[in-house]
Amino acid sequence: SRVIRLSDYRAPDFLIDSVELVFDLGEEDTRVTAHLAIRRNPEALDRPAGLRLEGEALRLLSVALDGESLGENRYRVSDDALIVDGVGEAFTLDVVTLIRPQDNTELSGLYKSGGNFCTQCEAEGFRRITYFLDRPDVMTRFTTTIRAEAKRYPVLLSNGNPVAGGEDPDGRHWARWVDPHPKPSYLFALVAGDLTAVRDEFITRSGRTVSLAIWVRRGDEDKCGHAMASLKNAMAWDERVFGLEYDLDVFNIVAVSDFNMGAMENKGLNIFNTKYVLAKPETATDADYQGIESVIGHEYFHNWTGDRVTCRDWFQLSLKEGLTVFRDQQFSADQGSPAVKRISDVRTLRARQFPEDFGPLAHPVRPESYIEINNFYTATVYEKGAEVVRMIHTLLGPDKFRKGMDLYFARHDNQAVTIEDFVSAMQDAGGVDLSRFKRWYSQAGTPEVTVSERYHPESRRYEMTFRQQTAPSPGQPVKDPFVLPIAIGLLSPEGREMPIRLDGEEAEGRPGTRVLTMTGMEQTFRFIDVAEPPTPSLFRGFSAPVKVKGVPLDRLKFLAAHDGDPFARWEAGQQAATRHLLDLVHAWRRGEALTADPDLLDASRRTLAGGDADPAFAALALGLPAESALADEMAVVDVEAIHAARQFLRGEIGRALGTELAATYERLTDKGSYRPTPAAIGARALRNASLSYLSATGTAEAKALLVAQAETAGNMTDTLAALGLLGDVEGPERAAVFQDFYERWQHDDLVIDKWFALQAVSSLPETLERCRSLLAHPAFDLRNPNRVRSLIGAFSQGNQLRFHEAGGAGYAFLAEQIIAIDPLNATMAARLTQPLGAWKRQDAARQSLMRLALERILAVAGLSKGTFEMASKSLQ
Ligand code: B3K
Ligand code: ZN
Repeated sequence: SRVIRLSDYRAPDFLIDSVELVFDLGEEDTRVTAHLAIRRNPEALDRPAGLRLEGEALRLLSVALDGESLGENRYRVSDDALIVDGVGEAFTLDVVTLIRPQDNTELSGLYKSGGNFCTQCEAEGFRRITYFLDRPDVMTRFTTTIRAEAKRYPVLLSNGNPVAGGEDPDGRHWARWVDPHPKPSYLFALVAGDLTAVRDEFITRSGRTVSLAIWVRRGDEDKCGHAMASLKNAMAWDERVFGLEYDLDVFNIVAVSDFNMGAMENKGLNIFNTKYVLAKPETATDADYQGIESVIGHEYFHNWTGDRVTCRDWFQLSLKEGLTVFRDQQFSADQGSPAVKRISDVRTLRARQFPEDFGPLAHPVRPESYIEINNFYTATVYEKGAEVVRMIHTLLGPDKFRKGMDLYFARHDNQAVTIEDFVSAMQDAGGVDLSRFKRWYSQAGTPEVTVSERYHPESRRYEMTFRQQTAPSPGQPVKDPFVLPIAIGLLSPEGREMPIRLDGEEAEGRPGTRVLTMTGMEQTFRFIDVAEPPTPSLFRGFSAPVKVKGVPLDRLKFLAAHDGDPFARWEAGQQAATRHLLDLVHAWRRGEALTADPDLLDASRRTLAGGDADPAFAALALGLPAESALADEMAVVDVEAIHAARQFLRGEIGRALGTELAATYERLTDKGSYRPTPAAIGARALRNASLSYLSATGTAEAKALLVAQAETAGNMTDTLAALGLLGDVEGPERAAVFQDFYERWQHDDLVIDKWFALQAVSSLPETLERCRSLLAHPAFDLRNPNRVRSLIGAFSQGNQLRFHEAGGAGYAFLAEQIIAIDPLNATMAARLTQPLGAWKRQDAARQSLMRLALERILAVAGLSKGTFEMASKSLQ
């Protein structure tokens, strides 16, 4: 398979100024006519190349140059290209191709979902529609005409604004869309189908009215309210915070149920996985509501960071993704509690990106090479990319950051640019030197930071020395130091914020958070006027994506009780719980009796007692680190010991705090009707956290509580919380409740996805066997990505205990499914490979079984290049 390298980048030989596309959508074939206005790129005139257009899985019918039909001796067609020799400086090309969307199981290019036509072109799907310069640095004005049978496909949508339409004599109709903004082909979109719109409008701050529509299947109209409200909030937020206004007359969102990822930011026509649009209280959880808000925001924000200013090449993917994730995180934070949002984002980063950085697939935020770009839509490019933007925000402060954004748009509107361009704008507007900071984009790995300190009571001086170290990653044996913004506070022995004054500073110190910048491998900061020995609170708000090592346990406990920064308070509590759980893991392995740390029980009791002040925060603080988080702290993982230790501690908390938990559970019973407000979500989270600890005691009473909540809850959040806990409980109740649930919801795909997922993450011993039989369930479909994720993805990524079962049956199961999915949907198959690459921390027996599964995948003849890349790199 061919390796694409950043260092090989060349500007395109040709540019396409405009394209007129005509789609004749049919049940048998779809005919695509493309009229391209092409000219040589003035920046590449020294290259006397013929014209090479990318194309894949196309049937070519005809080619005409400047209106004249070309004989077959004038062009060449290969598996992946159309080459036309002897073209001039500027010319038109008419290309007619046939495609079969109904057979397109890859869900890339033009395909059918639920009987409707839709597209997904990022990254390289447009070449599966017609021959084109399918690369992001070729920006073109698109006019799109769609013809289809009027009865089956009454709604015809594309990018931009609708300009014309009409009826054909034969029962077909047509519509024409013009997108006035030049865009790369990956932002093209088309939808044709029997859909219904939920409509609203938004008036921009300069007074233009934008028609908003969310297109869904008939019957789903009552599930669009939250998506629409989120969209309007996002539009207003981007105006307020970044001064960015929407730039078309219409904004359309279409929800489809077969979609490889969450959603897509096509200009003026976002296409969404139904999962990130449809919600009503009975069918969607609080997490779903929050997911909708953030993905709707994310895709909307791409209109500026992605569409108006796009990427020069795919190595720059984080230019739009890291920045847009940062923007959607800030948006969601502003809609609710910033601290709670930050905690949940950091948890995601640690659960998904830290393992990536540690494993064989580690890559920098701006990768240097790839075989299949679809494999690089990773947590590193997205979530770590967002952390890097956040650090720039921290280093510059919000006002200069905003100036940097303004400068970025002033310089680069309607251009395809690089990460360098973004950083330059930030540097110039911020008046700071970011040259060393840029290593965050080119070096992979999570730095580990240790701190040593000295307090001198006689001179009231305090010194802190930070050291950073980053392990080698593939292709990067030695790392230069990362620039780390370190947000710190100093706490007095009573837990008060102490004034912070660095040696040499004129001004009096002020209490509160202060950002230090570390640039070396080792660096000492000297503080003066320090009245008492301080307890430092470090990396407040998770100011840099690092691991802090070696903080003494008593200090963590002190910070967990007193830190004024809510993130740092939560973090200290989690670190302390992690230490304790790891002790329990080792005790369990030695066959010793386990005892719960009384300090931890006391801390949990205090959290619960003060829970009413901020229930969402209390729920997070009460939560124990996930099994996977504990695994990440071990040199050699023992999944059974981790599970046993964590279950033990949950049970101990449940028993020790039984009365308080039961009281909290009662007190927070949802009275009024369901609302997805931060306060109501927080109350449900704390109540269900209480239920979780009560259920961990294993009493008959607790079990009855679970069954009652599963059967009578008035919203999906509470139903699912109970069902999830019940999924881990042996006995006849579980089967009956799951059965009832299925019967009640079998008509609702998104709810049935949850039903599959809950069974796949069960800790019960028969889970793998159940997953195998669920593959044959009539509601399961290997072609539907949401189903695949909810069964195979949930099992392999969300059930460490059963996936890593000794003997390797879990690995074999995953390998078989990957092999079955690869010929249908290579993108999905490649994605599923990821858990098999996480073998580094497993014991020798499991390591070789995981490698065996990867080798089995690699032995398949005709494996896709994407799955090949993932499996072969995973073995490194
Ligand atoms: N840009 C798309 C992702 C496309 C993935 C292609 N394999 C969604 C997003 O990040 O907003
Ligand atoms: Zn995105």
